Amino acid sequence: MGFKIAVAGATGNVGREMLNILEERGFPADEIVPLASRRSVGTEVSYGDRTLKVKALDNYDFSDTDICLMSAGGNVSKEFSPRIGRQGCVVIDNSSAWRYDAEVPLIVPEVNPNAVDGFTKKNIIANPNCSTAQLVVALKPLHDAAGIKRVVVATYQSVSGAGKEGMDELFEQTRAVFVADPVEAKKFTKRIAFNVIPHCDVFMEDGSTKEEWKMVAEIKKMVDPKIKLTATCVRVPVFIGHSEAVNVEFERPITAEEAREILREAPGCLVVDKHEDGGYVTPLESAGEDATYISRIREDVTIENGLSMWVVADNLRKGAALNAVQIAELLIARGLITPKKQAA
Ligand code: 11C
Repeated sequence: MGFKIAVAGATGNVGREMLNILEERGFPADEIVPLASRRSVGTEVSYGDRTLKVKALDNYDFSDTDICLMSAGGNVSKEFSPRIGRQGCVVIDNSSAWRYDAEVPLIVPEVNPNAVDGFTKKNIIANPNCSTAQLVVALKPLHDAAGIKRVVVATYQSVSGAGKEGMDELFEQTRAVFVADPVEAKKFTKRIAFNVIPHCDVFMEDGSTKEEWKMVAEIKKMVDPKIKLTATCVRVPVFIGHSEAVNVEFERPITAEEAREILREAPGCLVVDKHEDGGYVTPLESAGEDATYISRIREDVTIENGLSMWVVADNLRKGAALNAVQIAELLIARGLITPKKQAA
């Protein structure tokens, strides 16, 4: 007997990817229920070669559902997740609504799987922000080896991080530029086609953006509260795949070759680091893939125990949908959840 899984936000970029990944990985589900807002009811979504019809989230009864993969935005999650959790259904939430709640584990299975144990307090588990997920997959093994003191990261974030509207805006603006139509910016604050914008999410009081703040808070919660991190998050005209230029200062010496060896063995990491033209991964190649790619690993001689590297991953997969499905797999592997139907 398998699990009953709901996917809330099933018509969005991440929700559709969750359905793909559940099917691709042969997740042990007997029933998959796609959910969304009332205006999407009846919309068809794919689950392998099957087509499923979307149902309404707002009046859905979760009492016989085992896991709800939630990617419906922070406000919807704040409103619905506590009730879903109380109905005995574990919510794995992709928004920032619960990540910083002390009673909600924030999990990347390759990084802090043991932290999942406290999930029953609210029956909610949080998925990190996409820029943090790939970063901690690459940095945790290096932290274990040499102790990270400080990270300086610049992100190059694809428009899919801003949802389908972000992808449509890049496509539409690119077309408009080519045919000399007026270019309209709606989702982003400035033109994104043939441009870069140093602004993701809202501004904070100190002049940073919330996207930058999230990376600081999330690496502390998942890896080590002592790690100092400063980020500059930038939107770039790429459809899928977030890239990061990362500079790390360690407590103890670590060479580039040692880092390469460690990352070659590390779960979720794929090192592609040939010192030749094209011997690195770009976001285009990461799209549709599960790995976090690490390239351009080199020593930074301007600081003691410094390394620089380039980290790329599919933000819709490792940054969101894949990580959520991996958390569900982690619950099953640890025997922390059994199908309600089997228990009945
Ligand atoms: C972006 N990282 O690329 C964001 C999307 O907190 O889950 C995900 C926002 C979040 O715009």
